[in-house]
Amino acid sequence: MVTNEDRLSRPSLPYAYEFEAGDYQGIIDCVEAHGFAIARNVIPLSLALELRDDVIDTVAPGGWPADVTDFTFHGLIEVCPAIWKLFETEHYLPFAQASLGESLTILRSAAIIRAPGSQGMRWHSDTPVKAGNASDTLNMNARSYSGTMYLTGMQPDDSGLALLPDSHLLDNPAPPGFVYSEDRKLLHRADDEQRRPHADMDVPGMIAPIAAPNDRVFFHRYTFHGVFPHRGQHLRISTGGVSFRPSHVKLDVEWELSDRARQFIASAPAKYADLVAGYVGYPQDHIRQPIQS
Ligand SMILES: O=C(O)CCC(=O)C(=O)O
Repeated sequence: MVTNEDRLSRPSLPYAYEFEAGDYQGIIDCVEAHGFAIARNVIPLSLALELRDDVIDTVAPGGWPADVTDFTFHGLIEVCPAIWKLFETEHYLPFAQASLGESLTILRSAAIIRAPGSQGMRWHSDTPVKAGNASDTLNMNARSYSGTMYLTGMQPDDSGLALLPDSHLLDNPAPPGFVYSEDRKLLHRADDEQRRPHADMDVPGMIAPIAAPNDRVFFHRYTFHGVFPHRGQHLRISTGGVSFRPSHVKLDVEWELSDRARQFIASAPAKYADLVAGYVGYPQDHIRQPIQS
């Protein structure tokens, strides 16, 4: 049973999981050991707020429509100018290089917006054992950690993230009373013969971290996570910013570059030419246009 106190206080664990933005090795070691870590103050707060505004202007230029509670916008960097500013900050690229190597290619970028009334998201891991869709293909090749910024702040009652520490360790059993799906993408109640994806954030051992708009929540590609329903009043806006793959990892994807991705590559600042060479974008049929209300 998750009490209000559990929900709204910083989880206490027998190891440190919050780090200064410059403690790259501390962050990497914690993600490798426990499947997640939180880095504090990774970018200036003013930039996080600029990003928040820019994301919403990009995704819903006419204002947020009353009937949309959940919206994922892939290829954000292709059309959202403020995202480039991440690369000018002290820790963004250096952390990616510390975890993946010097030579990087942009892999993906997205914003996820949840409005009051959103049901959140069921428990899942981002990388199944076998790729089932485009997102899986990119994540399986990413070898990077998810490093989401919750640009409106993160706390459970506003569709905050729930995480299952240590669930990235493939030989760890599922929490008591639960089983992982065979591809290790979903979590089910052990007694549910229909094997429905479990969507309540009541899983033993789960934690619900709290983060500021300029913190990053890192988690391993195998870590199980879910999202609480949105019981608050305001939009929750998050972005992983940009994730990368090491440039030597070549991607053989089955989709063509979209026109938007081509324009993005052509118009990238010259100093970032290496980062966009080899960018594969996202399948055309998954690319969503901004929402017009
Ligand atoms: O925060 C969310 O809404 C979704 C989080 C998630 O599933 C992810 O970042 O992979």
